[in-house]
Amino acid sequence: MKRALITGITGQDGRYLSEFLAAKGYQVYGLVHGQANPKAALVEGENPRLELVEGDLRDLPSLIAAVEQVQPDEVYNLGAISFVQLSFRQPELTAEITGLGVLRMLEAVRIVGGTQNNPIRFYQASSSEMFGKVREVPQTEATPFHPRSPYGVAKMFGHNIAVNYREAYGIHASSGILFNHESERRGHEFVTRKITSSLARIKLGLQDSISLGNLEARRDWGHAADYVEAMWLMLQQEEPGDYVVSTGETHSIREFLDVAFRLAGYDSWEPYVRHDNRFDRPAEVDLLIGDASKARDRLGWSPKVSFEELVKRMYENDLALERRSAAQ
Ligand code: NAP
Ligand code: F7E
Repeated sequence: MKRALITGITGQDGRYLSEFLAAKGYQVYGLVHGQANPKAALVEGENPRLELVEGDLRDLPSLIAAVEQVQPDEVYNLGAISFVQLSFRQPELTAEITGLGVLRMLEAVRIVGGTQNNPIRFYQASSSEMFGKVREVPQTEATPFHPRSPYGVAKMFGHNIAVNYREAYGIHASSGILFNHESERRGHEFVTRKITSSLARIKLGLQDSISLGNLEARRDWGHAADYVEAMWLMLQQEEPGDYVVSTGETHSIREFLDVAFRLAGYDSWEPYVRHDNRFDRPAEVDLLIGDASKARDRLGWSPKVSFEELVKRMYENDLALERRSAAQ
């Protein structure tokens, strides 16, 4: 039975990946940080094949101990401060966890190593935020990086250090340059979930309006369940490498609002949306659209959930959740 260690197990992608790997017959271990982390019980309840281990991406000894204890075949490094807006307010913490955390996890893998015949394989959760002020459209693995936030800068360090450990120590380290992926499990701080959960509350008469920042930004949005499959496929390749993972479509926040409000039965979202400059960013990423040809050709990967289906699933899930909590 293969063994996988996932950092960021309590996050959106960690939850989908642990289910995906368990269904493939893996024994799955998830790294949780903090004292009595409140999300630990939730993820343990969701996946009976998941075992939790303690560790923090700020603490190398704890990562070495976790890798030694688990003896994984594969390590998926998903742990991060992942909210771009927060990274402007807490840039040092973001650099520490999202950036240096990758170096520490790679060191733990290098030090513990695995067996000679079966060295540990490593996945790094890189991000389209590294493209930032994009140098070409669409973005590929060859597009130069120009990050626009402390988060993007930290991810660029993480990406480059994974390449360096691959070249310097021969570690089977691959990075997925994943474009935005959302789901029914997306954190409420991200714009998609903020819209679908607020819209569900508006529909039920529990809220009057949504306050948002920049509506013109365009993103290449897919579903997280599709994207975790690409992570796994990268680690099944003979050779490690870096892959863009995206849908190849781009939509503005306005278009997301159009689809969501239409699905909820409204003619227009404009009466319900307010601009609040607290949600504007000091530097914005205006346009992201990925070309995932390499992932398609080498991994046989393609996304299954369309933009419209993504919005529908998120809205319907939030409507059901809000109905349930209103009935209690
Ligand atoms: P998420 O929901 O924000 O999850 C982040 C995870 O990191 C959480 O489990 C969190 O644990 C953990 N974490 C935070 N600080 C930690 C620390 N000091 N030590 C150990 N773990 C820590 O993010 P996601 O959307 O699942 O994304 C997964 C990864 O992919 C992240 O690295 C993200 O930056 C990257 N990524 C995401 C997207 C996307 O669109 N979703 C796109 C590209 C790349 P607690 O919740 O318990 O604090
Ligand atoms: O913002 C605009 C905002 O926070 C999307 C992370 O998973 O994907 C994610 O980063 C856009 C931005 O995601 C609000 O200015 C307008 O242009 O949902 P978001 P993100 O910044 O694209 C990348 C690939 C990652 O790697 C990250 O980890 O929406 N926007 N109004 C708003 N955004 C938020 N959050 N809230 C608003 O009120």
